[in-house]
Amino acid sequence: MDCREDEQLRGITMKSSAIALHYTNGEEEFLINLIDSPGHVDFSSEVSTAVRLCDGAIVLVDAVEGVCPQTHTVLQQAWLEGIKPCLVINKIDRLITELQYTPTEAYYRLQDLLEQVNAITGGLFTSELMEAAANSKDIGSRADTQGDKEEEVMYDWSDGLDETDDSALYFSPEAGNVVFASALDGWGFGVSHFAELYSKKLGIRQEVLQRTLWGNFYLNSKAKRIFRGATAKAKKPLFVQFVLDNIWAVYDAVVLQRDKTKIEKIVGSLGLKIPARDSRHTDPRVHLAAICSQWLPLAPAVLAMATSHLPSPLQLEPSRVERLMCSTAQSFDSFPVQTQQLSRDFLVCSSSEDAPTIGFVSKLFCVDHSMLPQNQSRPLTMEEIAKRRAAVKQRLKDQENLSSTEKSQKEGEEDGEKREEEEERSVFLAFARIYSGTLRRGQEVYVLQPRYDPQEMDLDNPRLCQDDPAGSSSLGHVGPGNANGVGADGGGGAERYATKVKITELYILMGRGVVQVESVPAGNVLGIGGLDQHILKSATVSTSLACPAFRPMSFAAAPILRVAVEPNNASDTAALSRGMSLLNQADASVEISLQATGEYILSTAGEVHLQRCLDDLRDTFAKVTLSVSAPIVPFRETIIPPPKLDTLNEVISEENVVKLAPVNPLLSEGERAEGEIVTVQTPNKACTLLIQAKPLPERVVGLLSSSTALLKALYLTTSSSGGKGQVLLSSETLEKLKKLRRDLEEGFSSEESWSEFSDDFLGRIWGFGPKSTGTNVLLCGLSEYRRGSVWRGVEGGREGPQGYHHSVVYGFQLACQAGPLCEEPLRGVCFVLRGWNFAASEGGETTGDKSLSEDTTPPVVKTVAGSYGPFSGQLISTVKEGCRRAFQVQPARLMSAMYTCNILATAEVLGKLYAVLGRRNGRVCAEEMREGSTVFSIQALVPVAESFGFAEEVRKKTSGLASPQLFFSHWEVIPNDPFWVPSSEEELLHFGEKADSENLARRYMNAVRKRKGLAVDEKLVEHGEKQRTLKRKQIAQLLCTNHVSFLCHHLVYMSSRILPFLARIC
Ligand SMILES: Nc1nc2c(ncn2[C@@H]2O[C@H](COP(=O)(O)OP(=O)(O)OP(=O)(O)O)[C@@H](O)[C@H]2O)c(=O)[nH]1
Ligand SMILES: [Mg+2]
Repeated sequence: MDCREDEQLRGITMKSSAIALHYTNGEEEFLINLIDSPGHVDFSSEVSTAVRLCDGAIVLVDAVEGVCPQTHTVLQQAWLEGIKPCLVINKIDRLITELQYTPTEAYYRLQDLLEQVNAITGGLFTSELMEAAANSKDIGSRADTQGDKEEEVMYDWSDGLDETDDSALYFSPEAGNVVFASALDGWGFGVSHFAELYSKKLGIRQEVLQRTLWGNFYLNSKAKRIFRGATAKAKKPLFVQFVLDNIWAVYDAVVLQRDKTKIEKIVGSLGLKIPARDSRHTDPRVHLAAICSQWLPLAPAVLAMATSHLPSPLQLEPSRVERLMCSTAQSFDSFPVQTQQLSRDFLVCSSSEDAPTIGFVSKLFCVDHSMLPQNQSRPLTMEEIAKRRAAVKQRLKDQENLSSTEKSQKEGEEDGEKREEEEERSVFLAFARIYSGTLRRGQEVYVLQPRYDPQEMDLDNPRLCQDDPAGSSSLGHVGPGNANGVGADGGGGAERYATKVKITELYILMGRGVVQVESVPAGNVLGIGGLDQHILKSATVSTSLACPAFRPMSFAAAPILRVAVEPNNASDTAALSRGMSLLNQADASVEISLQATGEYILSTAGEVHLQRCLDDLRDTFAKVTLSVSAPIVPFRETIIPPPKLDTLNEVISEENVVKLAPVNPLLSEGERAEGEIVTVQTPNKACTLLIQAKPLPERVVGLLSSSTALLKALYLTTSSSGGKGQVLLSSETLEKLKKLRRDLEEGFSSEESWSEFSDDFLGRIWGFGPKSTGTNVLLCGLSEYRRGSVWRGVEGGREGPQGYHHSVVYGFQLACQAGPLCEEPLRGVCFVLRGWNFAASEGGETTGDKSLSEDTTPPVVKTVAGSYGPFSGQLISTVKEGCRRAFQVQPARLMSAMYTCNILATAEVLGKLYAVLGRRNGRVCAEEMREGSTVFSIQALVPVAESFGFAEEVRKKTSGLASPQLFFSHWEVIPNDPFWVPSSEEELLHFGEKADSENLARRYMNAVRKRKGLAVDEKLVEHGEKQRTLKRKQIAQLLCTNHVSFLCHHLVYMSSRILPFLARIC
């Protein structure tokens, strides 16, 4: 189904596409909506948009390559969406022809592979179960504390796994949810096929064979019984004997030996009729495919598995309905009653007239104008031909009458029209699924944006804007403010996120083409035309306003790779702007923002994705030539505990250090901090703040970075007034928040350097940053002030009306967004507010210091009107500045994003591979040899900054054998100090005063600073004069030394001659 040119060129799927298949199995008829999604990690957002619309998934695994990180991602996406997967182990022919395994070796390889896939599923299952168990235990233990004290001593270590039945979860051939296949040769089978065949042949019950054909069973032909323990008794397992041996025999006869008599025998015994065209073909694979596709046809095997194991739309689980309708943070019970009742309609999945229509649009996709059935050419009627003839004649006549200037004007106009027409050649269709009711042409439905919330809507008396393309055209606009948000503005309630639209075009998707239809009943995947003016990326479509916006989809790959894009021609700016808007709509995982400099920043998931987006922009959406900047690599800034070893691994001691540690060049004169705590003052001198920066414990950083969704939910509770939190958050989220609190407390208390705050770690946290969800913490180190805790929304803490802490938190958020090294966000830094002294001031003059305690109301600070602006603003900028300075007095480091990748390589290319990794500052984490082969599986880490062209280089170096896919792994501290210069005796000895060896962190930092137009402390030409005069001097020096040696030589010569002469005279 890969119909795009670039897909065919690269040989990978880039966009998911759907097809409706009609399948008959005996009496039963099925309509299967199949969506083919890409496997490359850069396009995993396409998997997310596909998985959202499906009820089941068919996961394909390569029998040779085995389980790759993509397999893990795909299974996880299916798991998160709550859909049921089936497995196809493909490319089994490679085990025969490439690896030349025997049937028994192949069996153990397949078994191993199955175990690996099941291990992933098991991991997903147990992690969810254990989380649930931990949560329920929390509730239990709290109940216990109030109850019997004796019982508290008992500890229940069961994790709930023993009682839970997880057998239905795993892939097992005997259960029928695994198909073994070779798509290239057109064959595939499930165990049931052979069970049926051999039950007739051997007279063994089919159910018995179904259970024993896969597994450690063997046949004792004498006893005519099947026994367990084939491996222990060195017997052939049934699967090898009855299945693999036969397949191997066919390959052996047709491909390896090309033995005609054997082939005829096989074809005869299988009762097949092979067309002569195939049997006489010079390529044996064609002959093989003809035999195998008749013997074990692939399509029926896979479709039978899908129809018997994947649920139909009628079998939607209630839990999945809740998952679709409501985010995990929110409680389903908090929805209005009408909304809760809609869940029944989901379950019934009725397509009758009175059922409410509910559908979900997961993405918009672009089709060529000519692909729409209404635009396809059809034979003209005689009348139409006559009309056209008359029109052409008229035009020619007009042209003859026109003067030359008018002619050129007219031609210009026609060109403009043509261009406009061309621009409109690509049409957006909404990729959707109907969950309830029937969608009809001409029907009026509400398009609900992702932010729509029925709770905020007056459902009995809704006020809505009508279908108004002009009004909602702001959706397509991309600007700094609304790059990915919905651009609807005006109005205060949920009504601005809902629009009433008349459905004009409905299509059934058939791969590349589409078929126009009048109506689509519940349970189907479809394309809806004419919605691109109303939907940015995804939306819910419903006839009822009680329907909530579906839960946002989870995307596995974050858009991490950014480039700046400009048109080559300044006059094309408008076209690029429009093109960017269209690209933003057409791709779920692309992010676009407009910089103050007028450049567009395009964020994509990886190199391949970036290439596709640029191609799309150039060829389809903008149709202009572009200049694209070098990739912009994200960095993070952090601080570390003072290092104990220097760059030569020598212990840094007082006597060892020759000079003082270099002063951070970013600190200007007079900004020296006393110790680690910096003191800053507001411009009006009314408030003095003491701020300290400390590196957060690694565990806490890990916790915070994995809890972004929770922190967001927490932020919602504090930002909504009146402690609304308890109403908003689901009990599950509240439990998770409690667990997070406990883990955070443990994380802090395990480190000794944090013991001074042990009285109340959590209550002291004023905020997380940046954007209230990051991995930096603002801690209140004041001994008496106890307000502004970040948990106040969930525990109902006190909130003073005049808390200056709001300004402090805001200043902290700003400081976290851009650090002092190169204006990149901070990570893992804790800012401690050590003190704040408010001067009881009048007219901005200090009359004395006053520290605030919990019960004191902060004084109302008055300033000379207009001199320094509002006090809160001053406080914000002072805190921001204070945080930056506190950061600067600590050992600062850059953090680089790391990619992980799995590479399969043979021993011959291993050396080359390591050389590539070494050159790019990558490293190997694990290396293991695949059993029974010479293939090594290598797991490596590569910094994102060095990863451009990595996949291509590895592919070239390994002659196309290895083509790694890069996944974002983590942030890693670059060990070098960006401001390092040799300071200890050893360092001076080793590196010299100039330290000419490259400082990687400094290089990265300077590159970012240069890009951002910040000052860079770098000398472009060092010793310029000396270099210029080097030659002359060198010559002089050379002459000088020659001269001296010449003199010496002559002196020696003369002395050797003259001295004996003198001696003789004397
Ligand atoms: N030997 C062998 N090669 C196969 C088989 N099935 C597919 N291939 C080859 O594998 C390559 C990739 O096939 P695709 O069908 O594009 O794989 P895909 O899973 O759709 O790939 P993406 O969509 O890009 O993830 C092609 O070169 C196929 O010829 C098979 O059964 N045996
Ligand atoms: Mg594909």
